[in-house]
Amino acid sequence: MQTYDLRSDTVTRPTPEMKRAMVEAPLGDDVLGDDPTVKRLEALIAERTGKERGLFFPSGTQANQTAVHVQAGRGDEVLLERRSHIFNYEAGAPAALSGVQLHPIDTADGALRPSHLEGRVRPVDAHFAQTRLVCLENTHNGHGGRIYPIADMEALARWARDHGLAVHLDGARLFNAVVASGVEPERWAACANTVSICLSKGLGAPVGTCLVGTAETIQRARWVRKRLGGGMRQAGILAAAGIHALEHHVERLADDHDLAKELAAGLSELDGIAVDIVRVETNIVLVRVEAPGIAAADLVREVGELGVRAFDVSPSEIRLVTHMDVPRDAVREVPRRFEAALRGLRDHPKGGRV
Ligand code: TLP
Repeated sequence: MQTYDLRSDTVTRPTPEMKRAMVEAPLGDDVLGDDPTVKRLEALIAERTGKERGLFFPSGTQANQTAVHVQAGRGDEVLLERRSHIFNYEAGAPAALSGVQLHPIDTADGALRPSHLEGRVRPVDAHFAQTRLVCLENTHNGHGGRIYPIADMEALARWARDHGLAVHLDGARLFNAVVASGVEPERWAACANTVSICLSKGLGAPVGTCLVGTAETIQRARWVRKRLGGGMRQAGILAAAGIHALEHHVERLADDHDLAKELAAGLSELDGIAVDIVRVETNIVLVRVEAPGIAAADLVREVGELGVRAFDVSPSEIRLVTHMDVPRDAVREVPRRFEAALRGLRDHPKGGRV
C-alpha cells in the first residue's frame, strides 16, 4: 500500500542530484573558517536576503535561539505571537538558554500588528523587565502556513524601530511565502534585524538553517553557535545540499501549495471534518475534527493504519503538510482514506476495530 507522509515537510529525502552535489562539494574545517562550500552558501543566502552576512546552523531551533540570545539578555522581555514556534516548540530554550521572559500575544492569523503591541513595551523603571525584541514568523506554522501580509510586516518593523526594539523573523518557510505571494525575500528580510531560513523544510535539504543579519550581529552569533555546540567541521557536505535546494527547489514550492489547496478541497467535502479552504495559502492544511465523540488523535491513529501519516496539533485539529516527496495521487487517495477512517471510527468507536 502506498503511504502518504504528511507529518511535516521535514521528512523529505535528498534527491539523487542533491546527493551528487553533496558528494562533490569542496570541503574544509568550517570552525577554522576553511570550508568553501559553507562560505558559498552563507554568501548566497545573504545576497538573496539583502543582508550583510549569513551563518549556517544545524537547525532552525539553534538559529532562532541564537538570534534571541544576541538580541535580548537575562531578564529582558521578548514579544511574540502565541502560536509561534519559538514559544511552543523549542523546548523552553528562551528561558533555559537566554533567561528571557516571553510575552505571547494572540492574533487571528499569526501576524502581529502594531495594534497588538501598543502599550506592551514596558516602561524604563526598575519594576519591569525591559522589552528588547519582537519575534515574527512567516509563513506561520501554528496558523496553518499563513503568509504575513508584507504591508503589515513593514508597519510592524517601523513601529518596532520607533520603540527601540530589535526584530527577529523566524522564516523557516520564508521561501514558501516568497513563492506564494511574489514578494521578494529582500523585502521581507528588510523588516527584521535577523532572519532564520530553513533549508530542511520544503526546500528538501537533509539538514540546515541559515541566519542572516549585519556583520556585527552575525559575528556575535558565531560565538553563540560555538557555545551551543553548533560549530561543525566539514559542514560543506551539508551546505552543498542547501545550495542545491536554493538553486533548484524554490520555484517548485508552488506545486506543494497547489497540492495543499486541492487536498483541502477534497477533505472539505467529508462529513465529520472541516477545512477552512481560504486559509490554505501555502503547504499546510489544518483539519478540524467535528464528528461527535471523535478526537483528532483517534482520527490520526485510524488514518495512520490506512497509510496516511499526520500529526494532531490540538485535541480537535490535525495538520497535513505537503512537500516534494508526496505523490500526486494523494489528492484522490488521502481524502478517500480519511473518509474510510471516519467511517471506521463511527462503526467502531474509539478505534475498536475487530
Ligand atoms: N517545525 C517542525 C516542528 O518542530 C513543529 C515542523 O514539523 O513543522 N521555525 C518554524 C516555523 C518551524 O516550523 C520549525 C520546525 C522550526 C523553526 C525549527 O526547525 P528545526 O526543526 O530545524 O529545529
